[in-house]
Amino acid sequence: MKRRVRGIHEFFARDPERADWEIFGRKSHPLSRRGFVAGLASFSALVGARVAYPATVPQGLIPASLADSTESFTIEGKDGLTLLNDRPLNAETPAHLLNDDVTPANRLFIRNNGIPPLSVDPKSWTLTIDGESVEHTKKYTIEELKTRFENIERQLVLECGGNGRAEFDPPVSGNQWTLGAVGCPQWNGVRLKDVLEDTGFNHDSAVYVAFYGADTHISGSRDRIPISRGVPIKKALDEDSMIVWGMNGGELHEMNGHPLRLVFGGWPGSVSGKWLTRVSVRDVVHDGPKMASPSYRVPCEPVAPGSVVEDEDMCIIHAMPVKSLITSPKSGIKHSVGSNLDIRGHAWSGDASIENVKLSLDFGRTWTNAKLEPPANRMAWQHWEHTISFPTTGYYEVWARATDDLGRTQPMVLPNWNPKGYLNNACHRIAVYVS
Ligand SMILES: Nc1nc2c(c(=O)[nH]1)N[C@H]1C(S)=C(S)[C@@H](COP(=O)(O)O)O[C@H]1N2
Ligand SMILES: [Mo]
Repeated sequence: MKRRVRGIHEFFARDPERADWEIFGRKSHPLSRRGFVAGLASFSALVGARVAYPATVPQGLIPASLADSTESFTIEGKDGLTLLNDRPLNAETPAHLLNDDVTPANRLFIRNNGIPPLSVDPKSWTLTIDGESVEHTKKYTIEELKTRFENIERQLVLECGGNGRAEFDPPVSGNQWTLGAVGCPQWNGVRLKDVLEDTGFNHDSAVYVAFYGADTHISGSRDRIPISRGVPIKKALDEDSMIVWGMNGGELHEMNGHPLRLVFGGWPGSVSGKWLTRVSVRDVVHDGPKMASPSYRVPCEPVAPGSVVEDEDMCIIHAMPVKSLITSPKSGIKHSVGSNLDIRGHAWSGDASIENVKLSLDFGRTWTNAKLEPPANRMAWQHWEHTISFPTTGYYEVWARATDDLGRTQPMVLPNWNPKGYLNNACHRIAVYVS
Protein backbone atom coordinates (compact mmCIF):
# COMPACT_ATOMS: atom_id res chain seq x y z
CA MET A 1 0.00 0.00 0.00
CA LYS A 2 1.33 3.39 -0.94
CA ARG A 3 -0.85 5.86 0.82
CA ARG A 4 -3.37 6.20 3.50
CA VAL A 5 -6.74 7.65 2.69
CA ARG A 6 -9.61 7.44 5.06
CA GLY A 7 -12.71 7.90 2.96
CA ILE A 8 -13.98 9.56 -0.15
CA HIS A 9 -14.59 12.70 1.89
CA GLU A 10 -10.88 13.30 1.71
CA PHE A 11 -10.72 12.89 -2.02
CA PHE A 12 -13.06 15.78 -2.50
CA ALA A 13 -11.31 17.88 0.09
CA ARG A 14 -7.86 17.32 -1.41
CA ASP A 15 -8.54 17.28 -5.11
CA PRO A 16 -8.46 20.83 -6.49
CA GLU A 17 -10.60 19.78 -9.45
CA ARG A 18 -13.29 18.90 -7.01
CA ALA A 19 -13.22 22.20 -5.16
CA ASP A 20 -16.66 22.72 -6.68
CA TRP A 21 -18.01 20.62 -3.89
CA GLU A 22 -17.49 23.54 -1.59
CA ILE A 23 -20.23 25.50 -3.27
CA PHE A 24 -22.66 23.10 -1.71
CA GLY A 25 -21.43 24.22 1.68
CA ARG A 26 -21.07 20.59 2.67
CA LYS A 27 -17.66 19.60 1.45
CA SER A 28 -17.27 17.01 4.17
CA HIS A 29 -20.17 15.20 2.62
CA PRO A 30 -19.73 13.32 -0.66
CA LEU A 31 -23.37 12.67 -0.89
CA SER A 32 -24.04 15.67 -2.86
CA ARG A 33 -23.93 13.40 -5.87
CA ARG A 34 -27.64 12.97 -5.56
CA GLY A 35 -28.09 16.04 -3.43
CA PHE A 36 -29.13 19.44 -4.69
CA VAL A 37 -27.75 22.37 -6.67
CA ALA A 38 -29.48 25.67 -7.15
CA GLY A 39 -30.65 25.35 -10.73
CA LEU A 40 -29.78 24.65 -14.31
CA ALA A 41 -27.26 27.50 -14.47
CA SER A 42 -25.18 26.05 -11.68
CA PHE A 43 -25.60 22.57 -13.15
CA SER A 44 -24.13 23.80 -16.46
CA ALA A 45 -21.37 25.64 -14.65
CA LEU A 46 -20.47 22.49 -12.76
CA VAL A 47 -20.23 20.30 -15.82
CA GLY A 48 -18.48 23.02 -17.84
CA ALA A 49 -20.64 22.46 -20.89
CA ARG A 50 -24.04 23.13 -22.35
CA VAL A 51 -26.49 20.58 -21.04
CA ALA A 52 -28.42 18.51 -23.53
CA TYR A 53 -32.09 18.14 -22.55
CA PRO A 54 -32.04 21.18 -20.27
CA ALA A 55 -35.80 20.88 -19.86
CA THR A 56 -35.66 17.53 -18.14
CA VAL A 57 -32.72 18.02 -15.77
CA PRO A 58 -34.36 17.28 -12.44
CA GLN A 59 -34.43 20.31 -10.17
CA GLY A 60 -31.27 20.39 -8.13
CA LEU A 61 -29.61 17.28 -9.59
CA ILE A 62 -25.86 16.99 -8.98
CA PRO A 63 -24.06 16.04 -12.20
CA ALA A 64 -22.70 12.52 -12.47
CA SER A 65 -19.51 13.97 -13.93
CA LEU A 66 -18.48 14.93 -10.41
CA ALA A 67 -19.29 11.62 -8.84
CA ASP A 68 -16.35 9.38 -9.51
CA SER A 69 -13.15 9.51 -7.55
CA THR A 70 -9.89 9.09 -9.41
CA GLU A 71 -7.90 7.89 -6.42
CA SER A 72 -6.39 4.43 -6.51
CA PHE A 73 -4.00 2.47 -4.34
CA THR A 74 -1.74 -0.52 -4.68
CA ILE A 75 -1.81 -3.83 -2.90
CA GLU A 76 -0.14 -6.93 -4.24
CA GLY A 77 -2.53 -8.89 -6.42
CA LYS A 78 -5.01 -6.02 -6.70
CA ASP A 79 -5.14 -3.47 -9.48
CA GLY A 80 -6.75 -0.02 -9.52
CA LEU A 81 -8.85 -0.36 -6.38
CA THR A 82 -9.79 2.68 -4.31
CA LEU A 83 -8.72 2.52 -0.69
CA LEU A 84 -11.39 3.55 1.82
CA ASN A 85 -9.67 2.49 5.01
CA ASP A 86 -6.50 0.65 5.88
CA ARG A 87 -7.24 -0.50 9.41
CA PRO A 88 -9.08 -2.68 8.80
CA LEU A 89 -8.41 -2.78 5.07
CA ASN A 90 -11.34 -1.82 2.87
CA ALA A 91 -11.06 -1.11 -0.84
CA GLU A 92 -13.55 -0.87 -3.68
CA THR A 93 -13.31 -1.17 -7.44
CA PRO A 94 -14.13 1.79 -9.70
CA ALA A 95 -17.11 0.92 -11.93
CA HIS A 96 -15.14 1.02 -15.20
CA LEU A 97 -12.73 -1.60 -13.80
CA LEU A 98 -15.61 -4.02 -13.26
CA ASN A 99 -16.21 -4.37 -16.99
CA ASP A 100 -15.08 -8.03 -17.23
CA ASP A 101 -17.90 -10.57 -17.56
CA VAL A 102 -16.32 -12.55 -14.73
CA THR A 103 -14.55 -10.43 -12.10
CA PRO A 104 -10.82 -11.25 -11.97
CA ALA A 105 -9.21 -11.71 -8.55
CA ASN A 106 -7.26 -8.47 -8.94
CA ARG A 107 -10.50 -6.49 -9.32
CA LEU A 108 -12.53 -7.93 -6.46
CA PHE A 109 -13.20 -5.48 -3.61
CA ILE A 110 -11.92 -6.12 -0.08
CA ARG A 111 -14.03 -5.70 3.03
CA ASN A 112 -12.28 -6.63 6.26
CA ASN A 113 -13.78 -6.22 9.72
CA GLY A 114 -10.66 -7.37 11.54
CA ILE A 115 -7.07 -8.39 10.94
CA PRO A 116 -6.60 -11.22 8.42
CA PRO A 117 -4.63 -14.28 9.59
CA LEU A 118 -0.92 -13.63 9.22
CA SER A 119 0.16 -17.03 7.99
CA VAL A 120 -2.03 -19.54 6.27
CA ASP A 121 -1.17 -23.15 5.43
CA PRO A 122 -3.78 -24.70 3.12
CA LYS A 123 -2.36 -28.20 3.78
CA SER A 124 -3.00 -28.15 7.51
CA TRP A 125 -6.13 -25.93 7.37
CA THR A 126 -9.25 -27.58 8.77
CA LEU A 127 -12.95 -26.84 8.73
CA THR A 128 -14.96 -27.93 11.78
CA ILE A 129 -18.72 -28.44 11.54
CA ASP A 130 -20.51 -28.27 14.88
CA GLY A 131 -23.48 -26.60 16.56
CA GLU A 132 -26.57 -27.56 18.56
CA SER A 133 -28.04 -29.40 15.56
CA VAL A 134 -24.89 -31.45 14.88
CA GLU A 135 -24.61 -34.48 17.15
CA HIS A 136 -21.13 -35.55 16.06
CA THR A 137 -18.74 -32.68 15.33
CA LYS A 138 -16.81 -33.27 12.10
CA LYS A 139 -13.53 -31.90 10.81
CA TYR A 140 -12.35 -31.74 7.18
CA THR A 141 -9.08 -30.76 5.58
CA ILE A 142 -9.29 -28.83 2.31
CA GLU A 143 -7.99 -31.93 0.55
CA GLU A 144 -10.88 -33.94 2.00
CA LEU A 145 -13.39 -31.35 0.85
CA LYS A 146 -11.87 -31.49 -2.64
CA THR A 147 -11.92 -35.27 -2.90
CA ARG A 148 -15.01 -36.30 -0.95
CA PHE A 149 -17.60 -33.93 -2.41
CA GLU A 150 -18.65 -33.00 -5.92
CA ASN A 151 -16.59 -30.01 -7.10
CA ILE A 152 -18.68 -27.23 -8.61
CA GLU A 153 -18.07 -23.82 -10.25
CA ARG A 154 -20.55 -20.96 -10.02
CA GLN A 155 -20.50 -17.29 -10.89
CA LEU A 156 -22.04 -15.67 -7.81
CA VAL A 157 -22.46 -11.99 -7.00
CA LEU A 158 -20.73 -10.87 -3.82
CA GLU A 159 -21.86 -7.39 -2.75
CA CYS A 160 -21.32 -5.65 0.57
CA GLY A 161 -24.59 -4.70 2.25
CA GLY A 162 -23.18 -1.18 2.63
CA ASN A 163 -22.32 -0.70 -1.05
CA GLY A 164 -23.58 2.78 -2.00
CA ARG A 165 -23.51 4.04 1.60
CA ALA A 166 -21.67 7.24 0.60
CA GLU A 167 -24.86 8.64 -0.85
CA PHE A 168 -27.01 8.49 2.25
CA ASP A 169 -28.34 11.82 3.43
CA PRO A 170 -28.21 12.49 6.33
CA PRO A 171 -24.85 10.71 6.14
CA VAL A 172 -24.25 7.54 8.12
CA SER A 173 -21.04 6.21 9.60
CA GLY A 174 -19.12 3.24 8.21
CA ASN A 175 -17.02 2.73 5.11
CA GLN A 176 -18.15 5.26 2.54
CA TRP A 177 -18.58 2.80 -0.33
CA THR A 178 -19.63 4.39 -3.60
CA LEU A 179 -20.39 1.75 -6.26
CA GLY A 180 -17.62 -0.80 -6.24
CA ALA A 181 -18.11 -3.09 -3.23
CA VAL A 182 -19.41 -5.71 -5.63
CA GLY A 183 -18.06 -8.35 -7.98
CA CYS A 184 -19.01 -11.59 -9.67
CA PRO A 185 -16.08 -14.01 -9.91
CA GLN A 186 -16.43 -17.69 -10.71
CA TRP A 187 -16.01 -19.58 -7.46
CA ASN A 188 -14.47 -23.05 -7.18
CA GLY A 189 -15.53 -25.32 -4.37
CA VAL A 190 -18.25 -27.63 -3.10
CA ARG A 191 -21.87 -27.25 -2.05
CA LEU A 192 -22.19 -26.24 1.59
CA LYS A 193 -25.27 -28.47 1.57
CA ASP A 194 -23.28 -31.62 0.69
CA VAL A 195 -20.87 -31.05 3.56
CA LEU A 196 -23.65 -30.27 6.04
CA GLU A 197 -25.56 -33.42 5.02
CA ASP A 198 -22.39 -35.46 5.55
CA THR A 199 -22.52 -34.58 9.26
CA GLY A 200 -26.04 -36.03 9.54
CA PHE A 201 -27.25 -32.81 11.18
CA ASN A 202 -30.72 -32.65 12.69
CA HIS A 203 -33.06 -31.19 10.04
CA ASP A 204 -35.86 -30.70 12.54
CA SER A 205 -33.96 -28.47 14.94
CA ALA A 206 -31.68 -26.59 12.50
CA VAL A 207 -32.56 -22.90 12.16
CA TYR A 208 -29.41 -21.05 11.13
CA VAL A 209 -25.92 -21.80 9.79
CA ALA A 210 -23.12 -19.60 11.14
CA PHE A 211 -19.46 -19.08 10.21
CA TYR A 212 -16.28 -18.49 12.18
CA GLY A 213 -13.07 -17.28 10.54
CA ALA A 214 -9.40 -17.06 11.46
CA ASP A 215 -9.16 -13.26 11.42
CA THR A 216 -8.59 -11.46 14.71
CA HIS A 217 -10.16 -8.45 16.36
CA ILE A 218 -8.91 -5.00 15.41
CA SER A 219 -8.32 -4.22 19.12
CA GLY A 220 -5.72 -6.98 19.26
CA SER A 221 -7.75 -8.73 21.95
CA ARG A 222 -7.72 -12.52 21.66
CA ASP A 223 -11.04 -12.76 23.50
CA ARG A 224 -13.00 -10.99 20.81
CA ILE A 225 -13.71 -11.96 17.22
CA PRO A 226 -14.45 -9.40 14.52
CA ILE A 227 -17.45 -11.00 12.86
CA SER A 228 -19.45 -14.24 12.92
CA ARG A 229 -22.65 -14.12 10.90
CA GLY A 230 -24.86 -16.64 9.17
CA VAL A 231 -27.90 -17.43 7.07
CA PRO A 232 -31.23 -19.20 7.67
CA ILE A 233 -31.01 -22.96 7.08
CA LYS A 234 -32.95 -22.63 3.79
CA LYS A 235 -30.27 -20.44 2.21
CA ALA A 236 -27.52 -22.66 3.64
CA LEU A 237 -29.07 -25.69 1.93
CA ASP A 238 -29.51 -23.87 -1.41
CA GLU A 239 -27.93 -25.87 -4.27
CA ASP A 240 -25.71 -22.89 -5.09
CA SER A 241 -24.46 -21.96 -1.61
CA MET A 242 -20.76 -22.81 -1.54
CA ILE A 243 -17.64 -23.51 0.46
CA VAL A 244 -14.87 -22.33 -1.88
CA TRP A 245 -11.11 -22.65 -2.06
CA GLY A 246 -10.65 -20.89 -5.39
CA MET A 247 -11.63 -18.05 -7.68
CA ASN A 248 -11.60 -18.23 -11.49
CA GLY A 249 -9.63 -21.48 -11.35
CA GLY A 250 -6.85 -19.97 -9.21
CA GLU A 251 -6.38 -19.47 -5.50
CA LEU A 252 -8.41 -17.02 -3.47
CA HIS A 253 -6.58 -13.74 -2.92
CA GLU A 254 -5.28 -13.57 0.65
CA MET A 255 -7.59 -10.62 1.39
CA ASN A 256 -10.60 -12.44 -0.06
CA GLY A 257 -10.39 -15.35 2.37
CA HIS A 258 -7.57 -17.64 1.23
CA PRO A 259 -7.53 -20.61 1.71
CA LEU A 260 -11.25 -21.24 2.38
CA ARG A 261 -14.45 -19.22 2.55
CA LEU A 262 -18.22 -19.33 2.17
CA VAL A 263 -20.07 -17.72 -0.73
CA PHE A 264 -23.81 -17.07 -0.57
CA GLY A 265 -24.69 -15.45 -3.90
CA GLY A 266 -26.99 -12.43 -3.85
CA TRP A 267 -26.96 -11.95 -0.07
CA PRO A 268 -25.05 -9.24 1.79
CA GLY A 269 -21.34 -10.06 1.56
CA SER A 270 -21.13 -10.15 5.35
CA VAL A 271 -22.63 -13.68 5.43
CA SER A 272 -19.89 -15.04 3.13
CA GLY A 273 -17.35 -15.84 5.84
CA LYS A 274 -13.66 -15.61 4.89
CA TRP A 275 -10.70 -17.60 6.28
CA LEU A 276 -13.32 -20.16 7.22
CA THR A 277 -12.43 -22.47 10.12
CA ARG A 278 -15.80 -23.43 11.55
CA VAL A 279 -19.43 -23.71 10.52
CA SER A 280 -22.11 -24.13 13.20
CA VAL A 281 -25.58 -25.48 12.56
CA ARG A 282 -27.56 -23.55 15.14
CA ASP A 283 -30.99 -24.30 16.60
CA VAL A 284 -31.58 -20.56 17.09
CA VAL A 285 -31.00 -17.47 14.96
CA HIS A 286 -27.23 -17.04 15.21
CA ASP A 287 -26.07 -14.52 17.82
CA GLY A 288 -22.39 -13.97 16.87
CA PRO A 289 -20.67 -10.56 16.59
CA LYS A 290 -22.34 -8.36 13.94
CA MET A 291 -25.58 -10.34 14.04
CA ALA A 292 -27.23 -8.02 16.58
CA SER A 293 -28.89 -4.73 15.70
CA PRO A 294 -27.99 -2.39 14.10
CA SER A 295 -25.36 -4.38 12.12
CA TYR A 296 -26.60 -5.60 8.75
CA ARG A 297 -30.15 -4.72 9.68
CA VAL A 298 -32.59 -2.19 8.28
CA PRO A 299 -35.78 -0.78 9.77
CA CYS A 300 -38.53 -3.42 9.41
CA GLU A 301 -40.75 -0.60 8.19
CA PRO A 302 -39.58 2.47 6.24
CA VAL A 303 -38.51 5.46 8.34
CA ALA A 304 -37.97 9.15 7.62
CA PRO A 305 -34.33 10.07 6.84
CA GLY A 306 -32.37 10.71 10.03
CA SER A 307 -34.76 8.79 12.30
CA VAL A 308 -33.57 7.02 15.41
CA VAL A 309 -34.72 3.41 15.19
CA GLU A 310 -35.03 1.09 18.20
CA ASP A 311 -33.11 -2.18 18.03
CA GLU A 312 -36.28 -4.25 18.12
CA ASP A 313 -37.59 -2.43 15.05
CA MET A 314 -34.59 -3.48 12.94
CA CYS A 315 -34.75 -6.62 10.75
CA ILE A 316 -31.89 -8.78 9.41
CA ILE A 317 -31.10 -8.20 5.72
CA HIS A 318 -31.65 -11.26 3.54
CA ALA A 319 -31.32 -11.04 -0.28
CA MET A 320 -29.83 -7.86 -1.76
CA PRO A 321 -32.02 -5.64 -3.98
CA VAL A 322 -32.10 -5.33 -7.79
CA LYS A 323 -29.20 -3.28 -9.12
CA SER A 324 -27.08 -2.48 -12.18
CA LEU A 325 -23.77 -0.90 -13.07
CA ILE A 326 -22.51 0.87 -16.19
CA THR A 327 -18.99 -0.52 -16.56
CA SER A 328 -18.10 0.97 -19.95
CA PRO A 329 -17.38 3.69 -20.80
CA LYS A 330 -15.88 5.42 -17.79
CA SER A 331 -17.90 8.33 -16.45
CA GLY A 332 -16.74 11.70 -17.77
CA ILE A 333 -15.49 10.65 -21.22
CA LYS A 334 -15.46 12.94 -24.22
CA HIS A 335 -17.26 11.63 -27.29
CA SER A 336 -17.74 13.04 -30.79
CA VAL A 337 -21.28 13.75 -31.87
CA GLY A 338 -21.29 11.79 -35.14
CA SER A 339 -20.16 8.42 -33.82
CA ASN A 340 -21.82 5.59 -31.97
CA LEU A 341 -20.97 4.78 -28.38
CA ASP A 342 -21.16 1.27 -26.95
CA ILE A 343 -22.49 1.14 -23.41
CA ARG A 344 -21.99 -2.00 -21.31
CA GLY A 345 -22.62 -3.22 -17.83
CA HIS A 346 -24.07 -5.85 -15.52
CA ALA A 347 -27.30 -6.27 -13.55
CA TRP A 348 -28.25 -8.56 -10.65
CA SER A 349 -30.95 -9.05 -8.04
CA GLY A 350 -30.44 -11.12 -4.89
CA ASP A 351 -31.83 -14.65 -5.43
CA ALA A 352 -33.85 -13.51 -8.47
CA SER A 353 -32.88 -12.83 -12.10
CA ILE A 354 -33.02 -9.75 -14.31
CA GLU A 355 -35.92 -9.21 -16.68
CA ASN A 356 -34.71 -6.06 -18.46
CA VAL A 357 -32.25 -3.18 -18.34
CA LYS A 358 -33.27 0.21 -19.70
CA LEU A 359 -31.16 3.24 -20.52
CA SER A 360 -32.03 6.93 -20.57
CA LEU A 361 -30.09 9.83 -22.12
CA ASP A 362 -32.58 12.51 -21.12
CA PHE A 363 -32.62 12.36 -17.33
CA GLY A 364 -35.27 9.68 -17.23
CA ARG A 365 -37.89 11.11 -19.61
CA THR A 366 -37.52 8.27 -22.13
CA TRP A 367 -36.00 4.81 -21.79
CA THR A 368 -34.77 2.20 -24.28
CA ASN A 369 -34.14 -1.48 -23.68
CA ALA A 370 -30.55 -2.65 -23.64
CA LYS A 371 -29.66 -6.09 -24.99
CA LEU A 372 -29.59 -8.40 -21.97
CA GLU A 373 -27.84 -11.77 -21.69
CA PRO A 374 -29.14 -14.64 -19.57
CA PRO A 375 -27.11 -15.39 -16.41
CA ALA A 376 -24.26 -17.95 -16.60
CA ASN A 377 -26.05 -19.65 -13.69
CA ARG A 378 -28.48 -18.62 -10.94
CA MET A 379 -27.37 -15.55 -9.01
CA ALA A 380 -24.66 -14.60 -11.52
CA TRP A 381 -24.77 -11.02 -12.71
CA GLN A 382 -26.17 -10.57 -16.22
CA HIS A 383 -24.39 -8.58 -18.90
CA TRP A 384 -26.16 -5.95 -20.94
CA GLU A 385 -25.08 -3.69 -23.78
CA HIS A 386 -26.47 -1.05 -26.05
CA THR A 387 -25.17 1.20 -28.81
CA ILE A 388 -26.22 4.81 -28.56
CA SER A 389 -25.67 8.00 -30.50
CA PHE A 390 -26.20 11.53 -29.31
CA PRO A 391 -28.45 13.91 -31.27
CA THR A 392 -26.50 17.08 -30.38
CA THR A 393 -23.31 18.21 -28.70
CA GLY A 394 -23.44 18.99 -24.99
CA TYR A 395 -23.42 17.36 -21.60
CA TYR A 396 -25.25 14.08 -21.33
CA GLU A 397 -25.84 11.54 -18.64
CA VAL A 398 -26.47 7.88 -19.35
CA TRP A 399 -28.72 6.35 -16.72
CA ALA A 400 -29.26 2.59 -16.38
CA ARG A 401 -32.18 0.91 -14.61
CA ALA A 402 -32.69 -2.83 -14.11
CA THR A 403 -35.95 -4.65 -13.38
CA ASP A 404 -36.02 -8.19 -12.03
CA ASP A 405 -38.33 -11.12 -12.80
CA LEU A 406 -40.43 -10.27 -9.75
CA GLY A 407 -41.15 -6.82 -11.21
CA ARG A 408 -38.92 -4.94 -8.78
CA THR A 409 -36.98 -2.04 -10.27
CA GLN A 410 -34.28 0.42 -9.23
CA PRO A 411 -35.24 3.82 -7.87
CA MET A 412 -33.70 6.94 -9.41
CA VAL A 413 -33.01 8.48 -6.03
CA LEU A 414 -31.70 7.11 -2.77
CA PRO A 415 -34.18 4.53 -1.49
CA ASN A 416 -35.17 3.81 2.12
CA TRP A 417 -32.79 5.80 4.27
CA ASN A 418 -31.64 3.58 7.17
CA PRO A 419 -29.36 4.20 10.16
CA LYS A 420 -26.44 2.12 8.86
CA GLY A 421 -26.72 2.97 5.18
CA TYR A 422 -27.42 -0.43 3.64
CA LEU A 423 -29.12 -1.48 0.40
CA ASN A 424 -28.65 1.61 -1.75
CA ASN A 425 -29.69 0.39 -5.19
CA ALA A 426 -30.33 3.76 -6.82
CA CYS A 427 -29.65 3.84 -10.57
CA HIS A 428 -26.07 4.26 -11.69
CA ARG A 429 -25.41 7.13 -14.08
CA ILE A 430 -22.37 8.29 -16.01
CA ALA A 431 -21.43 11.59 -17.61
CA VAL A 432 -20.63 11.92 -21.33
CA TYR A 433 -19.35 15.14 -22.91
CA VAL A 434 -20.36 15.19 -26.56
CA SER A 435 -18.52 17.60 -28.84
N1 LIG B 1 -13.91 -13.82 8.51
C1 LIG B 1 -14.45 -12.75 7.90
N2 LIG B 1 -15.35 -12.94 6.92
C2 LIG B 1 -15.89 -11.88 6.29
C3 LIG B 1 -15.56 -10.56 6.66
C4 LIG B 1 -14.60 -10.38 7.69
O1 LIG B 1 -14.24 -9.26 8.06
N3 LIG B 1 -14.06 -11.49 8.29
N4 LIG B 1 -16.18 -9.50 6.02
C5 LIG B 1 -17.50 -9.79 5.45
C6 LIG B 1 -18.06 -8.72 4.66
S1 LIG B 1 -18.83 -7.49 5.53
C7 LIG B 1 -18.07 -8.76 3.30
S2 LIG B 1 -18.86 -7.56 2.39
C8 LIG B 1 -17.38 -9.82 2.55
C9 LIG B 1 -16.34 -9.20 1.65
O2 LIG B 1 -15.67 -10.18 0.93
P1 LIG B 1 -14.34 -9.80 0.13
O3 LIG B 1 -13.44 -9.05 1.06
O4 LIG B 1 -13.78 -11.05 -0.36
O5 LIG B 1 -14.77 -8.90 -1.02
O6 LIG B 1 -16.73 -10.74 3.40
C10 LIG B 1 -17.43 -11.05 4.59
N5 LIG B 1 -16.77 -12.11 5.28
MO1 LIG C 1 -19.95 -6.12 3.95
